[in-house]
Order: sequence, then structure tokens, then C-alpha cells
Amino acid sequence: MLVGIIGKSNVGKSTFFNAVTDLSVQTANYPFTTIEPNVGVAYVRIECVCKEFEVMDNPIHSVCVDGIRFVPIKVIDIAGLVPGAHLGKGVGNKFLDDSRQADALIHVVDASGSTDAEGRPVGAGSADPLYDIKFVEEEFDQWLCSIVGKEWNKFAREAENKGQKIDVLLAKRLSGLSISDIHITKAIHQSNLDNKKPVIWDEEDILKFSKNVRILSKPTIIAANKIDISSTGANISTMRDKGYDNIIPCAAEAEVLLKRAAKNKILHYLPGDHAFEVRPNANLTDQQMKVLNTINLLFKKYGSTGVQDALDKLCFESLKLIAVFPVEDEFKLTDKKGNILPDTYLLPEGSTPKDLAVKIHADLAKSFLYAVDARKKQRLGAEYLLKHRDVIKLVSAASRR
Ligand SMILES: Nc1nc2c(ncn2[C@@H]2O[C@H](COP(=O)(O)OP(=O)(O)OP(=O)(O)O)[C@@H](O)[C@H]2O)c(=O)[nH]1
Ligand SMILES: [Mg+2]
Repeated sequence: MLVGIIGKSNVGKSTFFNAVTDLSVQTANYPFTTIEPNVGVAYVRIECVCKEFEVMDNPIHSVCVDGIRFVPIKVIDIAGLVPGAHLGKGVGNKFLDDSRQADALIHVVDASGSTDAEGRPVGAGSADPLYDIKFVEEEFDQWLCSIVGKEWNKFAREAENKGQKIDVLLAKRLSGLSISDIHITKAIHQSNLDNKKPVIWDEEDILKFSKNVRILSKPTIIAANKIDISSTGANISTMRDKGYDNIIPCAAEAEVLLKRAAKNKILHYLPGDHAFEVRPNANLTDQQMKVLNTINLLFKKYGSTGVQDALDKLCFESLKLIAVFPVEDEFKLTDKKGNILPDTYLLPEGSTPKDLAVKIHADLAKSFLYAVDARKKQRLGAEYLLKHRDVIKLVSAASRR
């Protein structure tokens, strides 16, 4: 799974990326700070099972703090987009090419309206975030459309002559863009193109299909960033009034600050917390106090910085992932080396224990026999559908030797 962070130039994508990955990449208040894509590891937040099982876990590929498990997921910070990018404006198709591998998107918007369409700073409230959302979506659709519709007449005629289904050919054409066959078939259906011969699809049909395939294959959360600027509140209300229900108000900069302060032992804060607590021995300057008071007001108004919430909502609601804990010993909840609850895997809803085995290792999948539910100590059928926070022992021919 790869989450792409997209958006207009200079809206806070890299700050958001820094906030979720804790890596330092360049940020600055001018357009195109990020030119090369930055790939990093972010963490989704779930309730760990360690408290329920009353064990002291020592995870290897994830992190557990006070019963909160942070599970890694790859994110990519993508260069900013300006209107006309599909025609090569700004960093143009570079943006679009970097977005191709993403399975889901966090679309960062300057919800305060303090950057123009090209990403240049303007007075807060003078730009329209709704326009930004639309143009970014349209650029994405136009880019997909240029791939889908390349030499369409020749492509569609060949399909007809060879008696090949357009779904299959489109799947080939769109391979490498993290778009599945199901997305393609559904998008054809939603575009009312099931019964229209591909040779007579016109530009509008191809664009409609591209838009639908984008919506299906790249689930998106809108991170309405810069909630610390006062013009943001009204803009978020307008966006919601216009029917956008996938919006999370965000303060990317505040999240970076809080994480840094927590690292420096100034306060207790875990990403996704609804409050932070200044440590009793922290020696805060007046300036630090002022900043923390401002962030505190944001917590009161919005509940959190929204950054972790955006990532979690994308993964668990939009992508419908579940987190599963595989173990070798269903009693001790350990792996071979005795690590307790060593791993957490993110899988799509509807996955079976065999799917989990495939994700862990090809060899394990090959010799996979059956799975055991570590809660009930019961053997599971091959068709069992894994549930969020299941603890699963996988038994293979190799592990029984
Ligand atoms: N007020 C406020 N400013 C923010 C916030 N997040 C980011 N910024 C500022 O917005 C400006 C742009 O931030 P970046 O993270 O570099 O933006 P970007 O979208 O990656 O920019 P490009 O890579 O150039 O497209 C910087 O001055 C940040 O400090 C926020 O939550 N609140
Ligand atoms: Mg950037």
C-alpha cells in the first residue's frame, strides 16, 4: 500500500509528510520546494491487543506505546500541482507520474485560502479552496484521460477486430497505475458505457470513464490544512455544505511542533491524541507557552491536529484495511525468537488467513496448512474472513517439521 500526498503547490504537503513520517524534508514558503518525490514511512494508529492479553509486547516492525500500536505504511510526498499541469505547466507531468503508484491519496488543501492557484502567498481568505480541490481533481482526470484515450480510434478498432473485451485491454493500458480490473469494469458501468461500442466512445465518454476510475481506484481524504489561520473555519463549513464529506481539518505545522516537543521530552503527546500534556519539569519560554496555548485552542475547537486522523480515516474507512497480528505461538503470542506480538499487517477487508500468509512470505504461503484464532484457540476454516485486530497463528508444513 502506498499513500500519495497530493495537492496544489505550497499548501503544506511536505509539512504534512514530515508530520506523519517524522523525516525532515525541505519545506519553505515558496512554490515547488519538493521536486523529487519523497517516500517515507508513516504510521496508522490502532488499539493494540497487548492490554487485552495482558502482555508486555516487543514489536519489531511497528511501535507500541501505552497500548497504542503504530503500524507502518508507505507515503509519498508529491511535487505540487498548478492548473494546466497535464499540459506540462509547473512541474507538470512529473506530479502525475509520481502519483501513479499511489493506492490512495491525501489531498492537502490550503483551507485558509492564503495561496493563489500557482501556490504564491496571498492574503488569508482571498483564494478559494474549493476551486483548488476541483482543479487538482480535474488535472488528475485529464492526465488519466490522456493515457486512456491515447490513439483511441486505433485502439478500439483493434479490440473490435480481435474480439477482445475493452475491460481487458484497458487493464493492460492502465497497468502500473494501481488500478484493478474491478475498478475498470465498475468505472465502465458507472459511466453508462456498458452497451456503447468502444469505437464510438467520444472524448466526453473517455473523460467520464477516467474520472470514475480515479474515484474508484484512488480513494481520497481531503486534509483541509492551516486550521490555525482564522479564515479556515468558514471555508471548511462551505466545503461541507457543498457535499464534501471526506474532509478532515488539519494543522500540519502544529503536528510537527508537537511531535518535536514530545521527542524533546517537553510534553506527552502521541500522534492522534486529543490533547497533550506539558511535562512538569519542562522549562517553557514565553514564546513556547504562547504557541502551545494556540495549539490547545485548536484542540478545543477541532479535537486534534487532524493529521493522524486523516491517515487513519483513509486507511480504515476509505481503503477499508484491517490490522492483523500474526504469531507463531498462540499461547505466548510470540514469533520463533520469542518476540511478543512482533508484527501487525494491514490487509484489505475480506482477506483470509491464506492472504495473510501470502503477505508475510511466499514460502509460508506455499506450505500454508491452516490458521488458529489465538483468542479462542480455535482452528479456522480456509474461508474464514479475518477481522480487525485478530491475532492469528499460521500453521504451515514447514513450521510443523
Ligand atoms: N499556518 C500554517 N502554515 C502551514 C501549515 N502547514 C504548512 N504551512 C506552511 O505552508 C508553507 C508551505 O509548506 P510546504 O510543506 O513546503 O508546502 P508544499 O505543499 O509541500 O509545497 P511545494 O512542495 O512547493 O508544492 C510553509 O511556509 C509552511 O510552513 C499549517 O498547518 N499552518
Ligand atoms: Mg513540498
